[in-house]
Amino acid sequence: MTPTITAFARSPDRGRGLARDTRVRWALEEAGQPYEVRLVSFEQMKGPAHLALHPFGQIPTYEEGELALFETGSIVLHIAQRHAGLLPDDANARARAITWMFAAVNTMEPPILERETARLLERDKAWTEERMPGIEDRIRNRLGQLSRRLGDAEWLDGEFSAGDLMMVAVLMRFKASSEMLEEFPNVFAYVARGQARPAYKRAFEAQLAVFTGMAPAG
Ligand code: GTB
Repeated sequence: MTPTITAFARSPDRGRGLARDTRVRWALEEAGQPYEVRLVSFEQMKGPAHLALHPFGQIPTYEEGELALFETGSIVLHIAQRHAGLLPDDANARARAITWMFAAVNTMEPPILERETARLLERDKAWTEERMPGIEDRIRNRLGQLSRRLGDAEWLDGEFSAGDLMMVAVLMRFKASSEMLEEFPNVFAYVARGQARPAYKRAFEAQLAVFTGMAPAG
């Protein structure tokens, strides 16, 4: 059954691929699975029909027959568990790849999000300037740790996995301001490798087409 995902009808990122539907599109592309997209306005996201799918009134959601999911990590894991290409067969390697998915959203993403919130939403607050160096120290610390673990490897643990997909997607949040990422050349190259994957490029083009008005309405 072809799944349907939701995405912003008008993404505030203006097609830069930063909204989280890109992660789900990428996973589906890696798995070679067709999908449909239902575009939702901010108003629709907060209405009862969408809230029944997503209790927090956000995108993306994922519907497949009777199943409705929210939370990108869970959706990507669901796709990865049902289709080849995103998780290794070996049980231990599979558990490690899933660990990297959690590390991406639970360890790397929080300080990155904190910085974005401070820069974009709390810029006018008196404490933002004072708070920023502490946030950036926390991000640099995490990037340094990730950089040491990655070393010269192509991916985090053997073959490309859903762990890399989530980690690259989280690190792409630096797209708007890549200076911090450039301080860690191997991590910078790792993100570029992820973005060079044909499946990522297809996912990126598909979300961009929504912004440029080329996408078929779902
Ligand atoms: N934990 C959830 C998940 O991983 O699925 C978080 C989902 C989430 O944050 N969704 C955002 C949303 O629906 C869109 S992706 N926001 C609307 C709302 O909460 O009312 C986050 C996002 C939005 C915009 C940009 N941007 O413009 O650059 C980047 C990322």
